[in-house]
Amino acid sequence: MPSPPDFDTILFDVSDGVATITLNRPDRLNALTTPMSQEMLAALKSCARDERIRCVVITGAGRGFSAGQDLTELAHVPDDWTVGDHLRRGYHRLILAMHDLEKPIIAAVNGVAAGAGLGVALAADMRIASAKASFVAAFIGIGLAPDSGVSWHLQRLVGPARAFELLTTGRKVSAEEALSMGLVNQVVPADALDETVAALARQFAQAPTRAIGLTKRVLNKAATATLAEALEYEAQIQDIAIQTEDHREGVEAFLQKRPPRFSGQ
Ligand code: LHQ
Repeated sequence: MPSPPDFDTILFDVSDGVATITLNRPDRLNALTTPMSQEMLAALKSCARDERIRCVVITGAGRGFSAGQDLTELAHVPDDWTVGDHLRRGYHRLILAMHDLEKPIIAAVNGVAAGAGLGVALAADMRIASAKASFVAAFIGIGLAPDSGVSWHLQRLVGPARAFELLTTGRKVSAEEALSMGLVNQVVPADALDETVAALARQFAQAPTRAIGLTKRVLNKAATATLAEALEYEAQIQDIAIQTEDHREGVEAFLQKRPPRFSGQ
């Protein structure tokens, strides 16, 4: 297994089955540059390849989670640059890699998540927020429509009316309000964020990883399927899940009245 590459704009740490990707441009509130989204994608590919990794945590260094696209980068683009290609080559690959990764991804939202930074937080499977976190659909503030999957994820999480409001007003949402609208799973005091996320990540790292990956697959399919299609897909996926070692172990442990020891296989 190749060791994780050296990164300049993110930190990548793997321990006890948990990979932590830390966006690491704290003086810019972890605003996203092209190298940074490439490095995040490379880190996620490592997470997909490495069977020892059974949970991924994404967080930000310093007081921000991510302020979205680094706006200074846009001041120095070549003449033939288009935003569509910038999105297709960068953010689309990143957001789809998160969506398609068959392992749980937790966003530990330590501070502000804005624009494409909000897109990254929303593409995670769960969001645990510090009480100091906030959420800003910053696109409208610079005269843009949503990108980075925010149009897709936000309305699924908070419903179309709230999504419209947040996207068109650019209003900053506090962690508590985010919790009340279903944008985050949990809010904890700032000094309890690391510990809370570590406990959840540990739980995932000892869970039946294949079944979690397959759960992501059925949820993704169900998001755009009819009920009949979703039922059929569930049946096909269960045919796969029932053949895993962790299914056998789960049943055996239940019958032997002992806790299961899931290997992730
Ligand atoms: C930043 C940024 C930033 C650079 C703070 N860039 N430096 C994709 C593709 C192509 C086109 C465009 O869009 C996209 C998707 C997007 O992400 S669009 C949205 C882009 N993001 C924004 O418009 C957010 C801009 N930032 C803000 O509105 C505020 O900074 C927020 C609300 C995030 C945080 O406010 P504060 O907590 O008051 O912090 P601050 O504004 O003082 O920022 C701290 C520093 O970080 C500051 O630098 P300085 O040298 O003055 O200390 C900011 O300039 C810098 N910074 N965001 N996106």
